[in-house]
Amino acid sequence: MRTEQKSRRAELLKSHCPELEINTKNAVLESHGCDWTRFRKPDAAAVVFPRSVHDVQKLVRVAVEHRIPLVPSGGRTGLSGGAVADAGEVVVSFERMRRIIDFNAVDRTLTVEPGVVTQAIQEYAAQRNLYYPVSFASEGSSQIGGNIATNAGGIRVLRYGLTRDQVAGLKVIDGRGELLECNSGLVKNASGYDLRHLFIGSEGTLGMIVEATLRLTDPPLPSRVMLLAVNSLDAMTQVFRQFNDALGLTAFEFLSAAAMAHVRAGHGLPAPMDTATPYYALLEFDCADADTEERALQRFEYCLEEGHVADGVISQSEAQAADLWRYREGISEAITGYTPYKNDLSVRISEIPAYLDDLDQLAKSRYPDFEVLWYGHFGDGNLHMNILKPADLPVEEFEKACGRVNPEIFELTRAHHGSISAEHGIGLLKKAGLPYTRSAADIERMRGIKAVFDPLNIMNPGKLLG
Ligand code: 2HG
Ligand code: ZN
Repeated sequence: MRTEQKSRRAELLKSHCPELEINTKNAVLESHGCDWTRFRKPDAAAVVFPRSVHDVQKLVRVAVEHRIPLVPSGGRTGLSGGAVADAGEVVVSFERMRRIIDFNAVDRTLTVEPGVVTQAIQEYAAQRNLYYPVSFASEGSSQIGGNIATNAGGIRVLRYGLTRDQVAGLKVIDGRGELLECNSGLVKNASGYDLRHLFIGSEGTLGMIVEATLRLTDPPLPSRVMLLAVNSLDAMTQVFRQFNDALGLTAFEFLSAAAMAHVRAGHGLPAPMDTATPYYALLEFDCADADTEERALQRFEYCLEEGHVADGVISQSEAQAADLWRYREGISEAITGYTPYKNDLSVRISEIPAYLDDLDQLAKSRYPDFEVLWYGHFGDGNLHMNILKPADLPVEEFEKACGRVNPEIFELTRAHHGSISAEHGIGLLKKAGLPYTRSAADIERMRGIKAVFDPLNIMNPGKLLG
């Protein structure tokens, strides 16, 4: 966008909201105008740092009056470009809104501002002998407002569900500049449409979350982690079933041998065991007594006898459990240098082997020169397909080459009744895939909802619905 137009937007905001912190320094525009997506160049007009609900409301009202597009920004750890400002938008950063507002021990709820970092919520809950269960690799920098706007998933969805399942109430400033209070922490509320759930996963396209009330739960029992060398994908399904039925798993993750090689190389990790297999499973379960451990070992013996697994290790301490988790949680970071092209896919758990087989064949025939890594949250049906960029290929060409195959990946996903975005959202990068997962009627209804909350298309325009 032309520099004069961007400056005009910034000046308008400065003159109407002189009390707001508004930054137009290049370094800040660049850092706050993008997320972890590597395929878009930031081009923001300004970055605003509100400090209160009132600040956000005033800002949105001015934006509505002057048709200034806004991009809400949290920890900027998203992978679909949902927080990218590449068309002269004004970024609204929630960095200055990171207070814990209220803790209610009877209701077991925590009310927070949107800029509170996910890990800070987990720690606050733990100090009160409670638990906030949503957990993923970027929890040390992602913010709760962004978690809610994208309905973040992560590694313990199998046991505790998604971010959606933890939200007991929201305050939102919608695209009309109105403050909406959506379910004030009630457990039961049968008074019509639950607007809270429209904002969860809306990727900032309907309004901005300015306060959230989260439900906390019992702290988990001590846990054990097992890393298993698995002989095939069909075997992976059997292993999942055996262990989940016997132990009620809290997590069941998987990675391919190639992903294992990269995470080891990237972090300098030793081989976790002597045996090499095409896939590895990482599973976690509550284990407070010797009986449970015995049951886990029995399942392991059974899977060994049946030829499902070839080897395995089990943690004997919290430190060992954390070490084992690194083989799975460290993958994304280990491969950032390869500018990976990411697909975030889901199918029903039982469908994974057939789906991944088809996908793998497609990848081999269409990307013969690219290395493709598979890993993800097997226990909730979520596969992360990462295609690595060869060092000598320019990023634009690589993105185009990957994009050309996307329709076939999406078509295959539709054929297996899956979703082209499991937990990373649609943002900017996955828009072309939306019609493969949502029907034309669905998308039309979504546009209708958008028009109700944000008639002037101020809120994160160009994302999700385009
Ligand atoms: C994970 O599960 C994250 O590690 C990132 O969702 C996935 O790197 C990815 O594609
Ligand atoms: Zn993930």
